[in-house]
Amino acid sequence: MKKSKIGCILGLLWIALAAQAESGADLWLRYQALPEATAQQYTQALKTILIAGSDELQQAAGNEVQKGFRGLTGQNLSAARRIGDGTLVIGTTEDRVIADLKLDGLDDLDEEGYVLRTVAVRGGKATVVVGTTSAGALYGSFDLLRRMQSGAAIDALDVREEPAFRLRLLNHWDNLNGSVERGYAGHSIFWNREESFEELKAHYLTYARANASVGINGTVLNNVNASPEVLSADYLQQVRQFADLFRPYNLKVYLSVNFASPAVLGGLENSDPMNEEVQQWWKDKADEIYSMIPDFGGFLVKANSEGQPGPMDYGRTHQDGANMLARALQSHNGVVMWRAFVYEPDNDDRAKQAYMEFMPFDGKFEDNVVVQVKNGPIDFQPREPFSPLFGAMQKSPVMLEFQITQEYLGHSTHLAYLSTLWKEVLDADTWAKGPGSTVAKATDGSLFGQKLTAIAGVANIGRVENWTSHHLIQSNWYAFGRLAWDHQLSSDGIANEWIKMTFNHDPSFVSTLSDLMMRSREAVVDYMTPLGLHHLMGWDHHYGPEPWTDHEWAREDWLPRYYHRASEDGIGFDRSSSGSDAVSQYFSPLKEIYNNPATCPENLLLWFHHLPWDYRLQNGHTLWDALVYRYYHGVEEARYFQQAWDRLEGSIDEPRFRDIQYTFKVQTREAIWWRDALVLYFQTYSGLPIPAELERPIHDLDELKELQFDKKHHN
Ligand code: GCW
Repeated sequence: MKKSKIGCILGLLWIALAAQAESGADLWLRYQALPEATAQQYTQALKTILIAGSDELQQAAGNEVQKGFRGLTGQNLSAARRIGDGTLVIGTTEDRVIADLKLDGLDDLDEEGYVLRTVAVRGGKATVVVGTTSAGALYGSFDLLRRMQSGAAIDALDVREEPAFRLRLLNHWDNLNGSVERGYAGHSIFWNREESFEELKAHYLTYARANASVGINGTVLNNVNASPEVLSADYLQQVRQFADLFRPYNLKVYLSVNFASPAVLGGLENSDPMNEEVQQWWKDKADEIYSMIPDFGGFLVKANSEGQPGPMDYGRTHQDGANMLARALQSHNGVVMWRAFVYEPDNDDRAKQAYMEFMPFDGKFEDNVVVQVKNGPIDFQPREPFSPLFGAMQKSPVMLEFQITQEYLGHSTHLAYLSTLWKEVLDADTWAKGPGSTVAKATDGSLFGQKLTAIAGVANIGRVENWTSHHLIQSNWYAFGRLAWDHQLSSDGIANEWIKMTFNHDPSFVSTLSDLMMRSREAVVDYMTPLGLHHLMGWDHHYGPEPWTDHEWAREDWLPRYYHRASEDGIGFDRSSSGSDAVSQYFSPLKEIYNNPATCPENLLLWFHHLPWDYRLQNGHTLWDALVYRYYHGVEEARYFQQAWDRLEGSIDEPRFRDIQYTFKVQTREAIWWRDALVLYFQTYSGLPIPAELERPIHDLDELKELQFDKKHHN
């Protein structure tokens, strides 16, 4: 073949590879070449690499650093036998070369913690990444890479890091038939795939690396609405394959289990937790699992919730059910995450139920049980107050469940950077032990001393090439992991590092995009559910506005409409002491603050109060006007995002630019859809005009009520 032809083929190959690299498939681990000057800092600081230990975690860490360094700087790190100037040493305190360095400040370092340090050695400086275990060394290596990916200095490092929560988990709501409940990025990456495991290995390794890079150390592979089948021998074999592949990345596997498994899968007469045969079945099942997967994480359980089976089917309690499973896992160090997502349709206030149902069991669970509580008392709404169980349950470990997938925030079509939502919850003060008793402290062990601490996020991941469908919401997977590791990080700090890793370092691009991200969740709140409103979407798809939905189960006297309670006299759900009294589940002075409309934070006003349309807000606006202004503001924000993004053309690669441009366009259109639907619908009760200076709605109400049917099957 002629040289020019080979050149041409190579050229085409390069273009093909480059195009592939811009699909978003590599997430934030792209390791694209850095600007010359930045790269030079790193090639000066790091020349050789020495992996102190030999286990697979350290090997994984070493491979990642090599790969990253090569991509970022164009140079290889050569293997060193001993430490000299420019050596990067990765290992644990147990490893000889590291022990010989006699580093201080490593006492009491958490088993997953790490230290990054620049140390003086003969002839110059070396860089050390050290953990008490290889897991720490792995996380430290990703930290070092992150610094390089975002252009930070690495020549005088003195970093000590420990995770805030012991278990940092993704929950996949993936069904064994391959569908994903509330998943908007294609089918399950795990189940019912046509390709062989072998063919998918590289893909799964990206998944494991991405998780390790942000410190996520566990993954629940199947939906909480669990099929008993997942515990069958066939499926356990598949679970074992995942566990083996993920192990070098310190990523443990967990399963959601169906409480009726002993009867349905095991053929027992029932699944009563007091039945000794049932107890034995679970013990045997646990033994079987651990014989295949010695480091299996444990079970996640949704019981007696939304039709799932549970101990109450047999007149038993959450305590009986959770403890039976806990005993089966105890000798293997497995945990039970028992969900507190419970509500009865005929309860007068759904928001109160989890607290009422779970508080009696505080302190009554086995040590390896943690109660998994959604961040808000209802269900992952764009804004809710925090669940009153945080701070109130003090004798049993309680963990936060966040939702990364945007079930109620525009699926994967709308940009909602959720770090700001999660920070709002983590930083919220429960007042459980006076001021400063934040939700974070109530769950991370610092307030109540729990040993078992955990946090979970419901994944937004699917089979699409870029994992999350909307490129920009890859950031939510990233941010969840970063906050699970350190809840004190700032949302804009996380956004900035993610942007630099995922796109580029161009200051105006970074600042524009991070500004959009930081404003995005509030914009969604504004055009969907401002001022504490909630649950205004269609009841099944949870996508578009359907405030007119009748909840068949709601009692006549609660109508009109269970959640927003709009009527001629006003709007909002009265949860004050004169209403459902949900406020009383919070500590003083928060309950008094919430109880009084004058002191209740405006962004939760209609969550806690039913107020007349002419009620005056702090700024003098009537409630009606304030509500309308918020809806319009949400649309203005969406328009702004669209225009600001348009102006970024040329700043990043074309394929991702165009994809994102398209989503902003759809988001704007749908923000208007939400605004018009809600404003016009509420207007039928308020009878008041839209302030004259605002544009007129684009749709009419009847048209919008029709539109819901088209949108129902949107995803
Ligand atoms: O928000 C609701 C969802 C269900 C989900 C449930 C839960 C997995 O609409 O799809 O089921 O919460 O969290 O269990």
